[in-house]
Order: sequence, then C-alpha cells, then structure tokens
Amino acid sequence: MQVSVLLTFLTVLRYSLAATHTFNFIATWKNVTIPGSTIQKQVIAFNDQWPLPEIHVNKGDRVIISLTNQFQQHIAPHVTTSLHIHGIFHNTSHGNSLQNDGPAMITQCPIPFGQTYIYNFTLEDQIGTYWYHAHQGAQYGDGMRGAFIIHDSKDHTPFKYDEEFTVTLTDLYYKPYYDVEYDFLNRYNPMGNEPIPDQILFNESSIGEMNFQYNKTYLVRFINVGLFVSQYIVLEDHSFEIVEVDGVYTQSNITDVLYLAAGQRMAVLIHSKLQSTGKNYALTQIIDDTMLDMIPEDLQLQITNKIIYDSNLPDPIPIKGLRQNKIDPIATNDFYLTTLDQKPLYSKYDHQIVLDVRMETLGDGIKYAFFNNITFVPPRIPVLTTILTSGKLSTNPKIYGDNINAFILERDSIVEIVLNNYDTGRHPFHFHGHNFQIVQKSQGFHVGENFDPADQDKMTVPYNESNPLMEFPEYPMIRDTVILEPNGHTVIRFKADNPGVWFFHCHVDWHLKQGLAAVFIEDPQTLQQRETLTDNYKEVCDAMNMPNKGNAAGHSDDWLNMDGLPRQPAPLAPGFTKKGYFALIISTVVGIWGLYSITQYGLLEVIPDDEVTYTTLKKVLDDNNIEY
Ligand SMILES: *[C@@H]1O[C@H](CO)[C@@H](O)[C@H](O)[C@H]1NC(C)=O
Ligand SMILES: *[C@@H]1O[C@H](CO)[C@@H](O)[C@H](O)[C@H]1NC(C)=O
Ligand SMILES: *[C@@H]1O[C@H](CO)[C@@H](O)[C@H](O)[C@H]1NC(C)=O
Ligand SMILES: *[C@@H]1O[C@H](CO)[C@@H](O)[C@H](O)[C@H]1NC(C)=O
Ligand SMILES: *[C@@H]1O[C@H](CO)[C@@H](O)[C@H](O)[C@H]1NC(C)=O
Ligand SMILES: *[C@@H]1O[C@H](CO)[C@@H](O)[C@H](O)[C@H]1NC(C)=O
Ligand SMILES: *[C@@H]1O[C@H](CO)[C@@H](O)[C@H](O)[C@H]1NC(C)=O
Ligand SMILES: *[C@@H]1O[C@H](CO)[C@@H](O)[C@H](O)[C@H]1NC(C)=O
Ligand SMILES: [Cu+2]
Repeated sequence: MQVSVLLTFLTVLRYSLAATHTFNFIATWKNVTIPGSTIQKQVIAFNDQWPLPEIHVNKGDRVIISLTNQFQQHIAPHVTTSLHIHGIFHNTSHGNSLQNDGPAMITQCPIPFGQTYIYNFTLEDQIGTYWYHAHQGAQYGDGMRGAFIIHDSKDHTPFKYDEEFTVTLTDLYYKPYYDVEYDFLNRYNPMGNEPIPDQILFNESSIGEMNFQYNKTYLVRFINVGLFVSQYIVLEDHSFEIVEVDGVYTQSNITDVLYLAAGQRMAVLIHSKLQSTGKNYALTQIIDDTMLDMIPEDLQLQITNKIIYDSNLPDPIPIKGLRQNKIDPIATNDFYLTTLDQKPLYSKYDHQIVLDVRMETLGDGIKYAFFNNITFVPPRIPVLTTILTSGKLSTNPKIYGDNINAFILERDSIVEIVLNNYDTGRHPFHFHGHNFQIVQKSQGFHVGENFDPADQDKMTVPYNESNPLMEFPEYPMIRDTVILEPNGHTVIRFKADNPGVWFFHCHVDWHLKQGLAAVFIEDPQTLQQRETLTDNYKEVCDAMNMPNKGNAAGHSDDWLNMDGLPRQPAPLAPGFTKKGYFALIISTVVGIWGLYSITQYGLLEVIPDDEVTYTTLKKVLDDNNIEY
C-alpha cells in the first residue's frame, strides 16, 4: 500500500518537474549510401548512426549533450568540432551558461581529437522547432545536423492537430566538407563563387515520403539545415497554414508556398483531403537557383517527394514549371507575418549599428566577406575567455582585437541593426541568444537589365532612416534568422536583455567562412558575476594549446598587446580594381560556359601581376569565342 502511494507520488513528481535528457554522442566518420539513392558519401555519424536522431524534449526540460571527437585521424588529421543548438537563448538570468552555446572560438575552444565537451542547459520558456549542428567551419554539411523540437504542453498549444512530422531540407555536397572548403577559399576561385551543391535532400533522403490519412490535420515542421541554398516547398493541391516560425507562434497564415533559407524553420498545419480523390500528391522541393552562380546541367533544381494517401494508387507525377508559375514573392516574405501574441514594435532604439555587407578580394587572392570593411578572423582564444578573465577591461572593445567586429552593448538597451547589402548575394542572418523584430526588409534590387556588377554602390538601396521603404509594422514578425536581399537592406531590433557574447552571422556557411560575422558582447560585467570557466572548458582549451586567460591575442600581461593576433590579409595591390571588375564580369560569363572554363579561368594568375591577368583573360574569352 505504502509503496504504491510512494510510486504515485513519484510519478506525479516526474511529470510536474522538468525532465533531464542525456545524450552521449561520439562523432566519427562513416561511409553511407544516401537513402533513396546509390550515392556514397562520407558523413559524420553519432555513435555510428546517421542520419542523426531527431531530438524531442518538453518546455522547461534540462538537456545534457556530451560530445566526443573520435574523427578517425587517418581520414583527416586534426579535425576539431563543436555543437550549437540553433535558436536556444541560454539565458544567463536563469542560471544558464554561455559555455553551452557552441560556436567555436566564440563561446568555447574547438574540441580536438580524443576530447569530450559537455553541453548542459535548461530550456526555460522556449517552444517549437529548432535544430542542432556543428559550429566549426562547414562541418555540418557532412551531416552533423538534426532536428531539435521543444514541445509545448497541450493546453498551451494554440492549435490542434492529429499527428506531427519533422522534415529537414538540405543541400548536399558529395565531397567531404574540408575539400569543398579548400576549393572555395582559394586564390583559384578569386570571384568567391559558392560551391554548387550536388543535390538537395528531404529529411536526409534523395526522395521523401509521408503517409497521410483522410480527414486529418498534420503539423509539419520544416527546417532548412543546409549550408547554402534556400528552398521552396509546394504541396500539390494542398495549402499550408503557417503557425510557428523559428520557435515563435504566428497568427495563422495560409499560403501555397513556403520559402526557407539556411537556418530557418516553419511549422505548418496541413489539412488532408476529406476522402479519397483517387490520387497521391507531390510535395515539391525547389532550389532558389538565383543563389547559384551557375546551374550545372545535371543539377536537379526540384525534387518530388510523395504524399501517400493510398499505396494502391499510383505515385504522384512530378509537376513542371512550379518555379515560374507558382512563386509569389509576397507570399514568401516573412515581413508580412505577425506573431500570435502581437508583441508591439520597439518604437525607438537606444543604439544603432549599421553593418555594410561587401565582398572583396584581398591581397592573398581570396574573396572575403565584410561588415564595414572588416572580415571576421577568429581570435587566438575564444571571446568568452577574454570576457570572463579581463575584469573591468571587459567593456573596452580594444581587448577583443580589430578583426571580429565586436560591439559592446549596454544592459537592456534597445538595439537596431541596419544591414545594407552591397553584394548580389542573398544572406540569411542568424543571431545567437536572441530573437529580433524585423522592422524593415526590402526586396532585392540588383536584378534588371542595367545591372553592372562593377558598381555595387550604385545598384544598392541602403536603408534611409528618414525615408523608410515600408511602413513600420505595429506588430512586427519576430524570429532568429532573417534574409538580407541582394543589394537591399534589412533592419532589425532587439533588447539587449541576455548578458553574454552572441555571434551574429550569415547562415550561408560559405559566407561565414569568408568572414561575414560580428560579435555582440552584452553587459560583460554582469556576465562575469554569473559565470566562470568550467574545468571541462579549460581542459578542452588546454588540449588546443589555447590560454585560459587573456585578450584576443592570448596576452594577459599587457591587455592591449595584440602581437600574434590573427588578422585579415592586406588589401589587393592598387591598380587591380578595374581589371578585377573585368574579371568578375568574365567569371559570370564563364559561369555559363561550364566547369571546364571555370577551371581554366581559375588557374589564371589573377594576382599580383595585373597585365598578365588582363592578357590571359582576353585569351580565354577569345579562345571561347565570348564577346566582350
Ligand atoms: C570512405 O570512402 C572513401 C573513398 O573510398 C575513403 O577515402 C574514405 O577513407 C572512406 N571513409 C571511411 C570513414 O571509411
Ligand atoms: C548539469 O548542470 C546542473 C546544474 O548546474 C548540475 O547539477 C549537473 O551536475 C550538471 N550535469 C553534468 C553532467 O554536468
Ligand atoms: C525524418 O528523419 C528522422 C531521423 O531519421 C526520423 O525520425 C523521422 O521519422 C523522419 N521523418 C519523416 C517525415 O520521414
Ligand atoms: C472528418 O472528421 C470529423 C471529426 O472526426 C467528422 O465529424 C467528419 O464527419 C469527418 N468527415 C468526413 C468527410 O469523413
Ligand atoms: C498573411 O500573409 C500575407 C502575404 O504574405 C499578408 O499580406 C497578410 O497580412 C498575412 N496575414 C496575417 C494574419 O499574418
Ligand atoms: C569601406 O570601404 C569603402 C570603399 O573603400 C568606403 O567607401 C567605405 O566608407 C568604407 N566603410 C567603412 C564603414 O569603413
Ligand atoms: C532572459 O531572462 C530575463 C529574466 O527573466 C528576461 O527579462 C529576458 O527577456 C530574457 N532574455 C531572453 C533573450 O530570453
Ligand atoms: C533620405 O531621404 C530623405 C527624405 O526623403 C532625402 O532628403 C535624402 O536625400 C535621402 N538620403 C539619401 C542618402 O538618399
Ligand atoms: Cu551570406
């Protein structure tokens, strides 16, 4: 009798207290066949398994993930790793620690071979669709990524559904990420053309399938876990009702097409057919091909997944021309969504930070990405180490060096970030540790007949505060990853209410590799009171030979001494510019020509000898009968 009372009590306790979910992940290389295809690919497995598990937890739970680097050394020596749960706030006001956020060289040292790092955090009041991925170079492109779902209680979920599915969307490169990275950031790719993916996947499979029953409501969570391309989703003869975006409930909005950039999530309700219509349906995934510098002939721009109502009925038939006919730019623009709780606009800001995005080639012949002419170069030791060991100096931006775009923010100030895009690329910007309000978001501008890539300044429409393009929304959309359109601008606002160091970067990982990142250091003095470096943190840094104290260059005797700080390369020699632009135009032309010409072009000596370049470029054009 007493035992059963105790058991009942314990059961009640278990459901009323938050649960702890523990995962022990050992990361290794593994060769697999991509499901639904015959493609062999070397991926990153956890505990010898791939795809990686979908993680489901409840609001308020504790999560403990232990990650061990066991990457086989004979495959690629010295590969380090780290893990980020995309979208989680790690709110230090609630006893959480920055040391769990995951970006290497920001909040932890990279984990070298043989080392284990433990992520241990609680989820507070966040709900919805998130994901986890390596935060070390383009490593997650090799499959080190998965869904992370935080379930709200049934009573609090503002919509009803019968069943739910989670679907990851991704681009895939067959070569290992370190080889793709090497080819990309290379003087033989002076135009910085992003690597073209080999294919796209549905939930890590070449062809996806979901079974639907008649007369049901499905909650489907889509997550773009890719490195590069955005994707459209269209479900034949069904609509999507958007109910959650990046972990934020929205006023329901019905649309025929979804658009997700790398890092973004959308949860939608799909109301199934009431009764048999005699067919199954195509769920089409389409690459946003405007992001590609060239489209190889064998790249499939769209794939057709199956929604099966009845397996006795034939498979759905692929639908052609969706990209041309179906896609309404307004319908895919998150600026027009509203949060469910209608949190009002922060009507003014205390602090404005303008970030001009540019892409330029530096003196080493490599194309870099810049915020205000500074390309992010990782410091010698993690930024968090510098903050926590610098005492009163932590509010002095100088100790963080001049190559990480560090901004110190005051506690609880309202910060406005203006992103102006002096580049023809589309950039999904992600902010760690926060959501933000989208207060302005222009369309793209460069497209058009008069586009001259040599003059980004003329083609760009930067934000003009005294003449904003759109009315400020009363109840702006709130999310953690927002797109900056080609040659346009996006303006966001947030409250600096989470003391910490938060990475802000483009989620096109190629652009992050090129340095498109900044670091926001929020109320560092309070952070110092809240946390100290754990033994586990220090052990991993020791194993990396990174000091556990010091400024960005690792010095703690003289905090302003920046000897040995990694810095961006010198600018290109003067005089390059005109021919450089010429080369840019050619690379576009050559892009159409195909891979062979690119290789040929790429092998040219672009720097430093301009005359040679010029002559050789002319030769390539002439050889290929390209008019110029
Ligand atoms: C996967 O296959 C490639 C090509 O055969 C090989 O070079 C690589 O070592 C293999 N990786 C693993 C983890 O077995
Ligand atoms: C996780 O953090 C909690 C709270 O600080 C602590 O009690 C627990 O021991 C930690 N667990 C591990 C495995 O580090
Ligand atoms: C997607 O993949 C995960 C992990 O393998 C699996 O648990 C889930 O059932 C899959 N979802 C669908 C819709 O296929
Ligand atoms: C659909 O389901 C609802 C609720 O279960 C039921 O009332 C309704 O009759 C069903 N409709 C059809 C066409 O089966
Ligand atoms: C739904 O989206 C459309 C277009 O994207 C927008 O015009 C409309 O205001 C949105 N409605 C709500 C309630 O969010
Ligand atoms: C960046 O460089 C451009 C071109 O050299 C210059 O016009 C601009 O003022 C610089 N911007 C900043 C913020 O330094
Ligand atoms: C962090 O927690 C504090 C205290 O509850 C709260 O005011 C703040 O909004 C939270 N910040 C974030 C980003 O969750
Ligand atoms: C910004 O808008 C104001 C008001 O319309 C205008 O006077 C000004 O010239 C604009 N500034 C720029 C740089 O275009
Ligand atoms: Cu980008």
